[in-house]
Amino acid sequence: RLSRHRPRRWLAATLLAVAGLAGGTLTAPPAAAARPLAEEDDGADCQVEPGSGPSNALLPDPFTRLDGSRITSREDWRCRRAEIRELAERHVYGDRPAPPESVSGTVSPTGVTVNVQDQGRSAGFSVSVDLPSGTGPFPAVVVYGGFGADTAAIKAAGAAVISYDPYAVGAEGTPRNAKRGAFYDLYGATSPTGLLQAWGWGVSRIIDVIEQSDGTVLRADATGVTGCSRFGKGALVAGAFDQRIALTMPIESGTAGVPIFRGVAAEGGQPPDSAYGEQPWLGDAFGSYTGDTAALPVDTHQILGMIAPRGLLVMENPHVDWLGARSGSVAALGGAEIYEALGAGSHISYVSDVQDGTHCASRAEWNGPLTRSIQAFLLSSGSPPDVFRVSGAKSGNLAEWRDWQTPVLTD
Ligand code: MCU
Repeated sequence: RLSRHRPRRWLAATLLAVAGLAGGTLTAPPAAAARPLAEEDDGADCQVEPGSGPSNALLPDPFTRLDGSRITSREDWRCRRAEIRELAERHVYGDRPAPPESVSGTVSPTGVTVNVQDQGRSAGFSVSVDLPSGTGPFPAVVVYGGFGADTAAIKAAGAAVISYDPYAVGAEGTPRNAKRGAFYDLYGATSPTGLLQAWGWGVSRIIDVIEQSDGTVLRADATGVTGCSRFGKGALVAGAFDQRIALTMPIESGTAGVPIFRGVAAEGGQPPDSAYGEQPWLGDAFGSYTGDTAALPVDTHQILGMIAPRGLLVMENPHVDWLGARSGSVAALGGAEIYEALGAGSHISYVSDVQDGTHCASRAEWNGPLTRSIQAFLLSSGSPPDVFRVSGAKSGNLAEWRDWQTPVLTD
């Protein structure tokens, strides 16, 4: 864990904390604020000890630390989240490197270029931009791949579409010891970090470039992310690991996305070992858990919780068993407990009551919640959709999956 910390980041956090305390003005921001953080990882200063906790057929308690103590305040969540983040990196997705030494690039009305240098190596990629009508600067939604997400609806809601080719950052079709793409050019073809984490890292570097731009085209504090299927898995992981992302919208993500790993095989969803083997989406370390999900020290309800209190809209397809929508609803119910505890229950929405069974179909049913999410979380207008619409056929029961209760956290 320590290797993730650059001294300059630790120093900056300390100076900020000392300055805040000295001025007597260090107050936590309201937990329910829709604004994303200016930091990619606000828990980078938390002391996180390695550990994994006991095997558990039920979902791990998001509110109990590895040392067995329970968190009691909303401020406690910050470092408990850092613990969950560390477990998620170590056991599920693979490490996400600390922000690179140097990121440069350009932002224009038609595209963003990204150049990254770290530890003596460099790599780059570019994405295209499609602005909505009106006057900028605009918020933007990073759309993974070219299907499933309704780009016209995103633009109509007032956000730019950034078309992101994740394969430029992490290619599919490689063996785990010969990974390719910009991430692996920097961190090595044998990096144990999986593609989902690599893809999300790429989104973070796009945000770095937007932050450094003059701010006339795109706003750095109003980025959303979405994608369908394998790119829904990717959107979820991007939003979980970068707290600058204001809105996360995974679509029909299936195993290694939203559905709880513990339940997905039993309901006929893609088994974890199949997802692990299909592509190097998950980190290499997940290989230890493919036959024993009870040993996993985290599950996806906590990954959704890492996004709290930022905007989250989960869209699922109940018609294709392989997509594990019942396990997805359990993950969303579990994640919603974390949102509730932080006083941001209205910031997570879930919709799976859709008609068309086609995987990644374009669906009118999602336009309402999508538009309201973009307006609330990226444009600060109106209120979030705040809906939990689950298809009856694929409605999970959180009570069957937990033996913990949600604490009332003090402010
Ligand atoms: C739901 O995401 C995947 C799924 O994990 C795969 O088994 C299947 O091959 O492809 C889905 C997908 O990405 O479809 C576009």
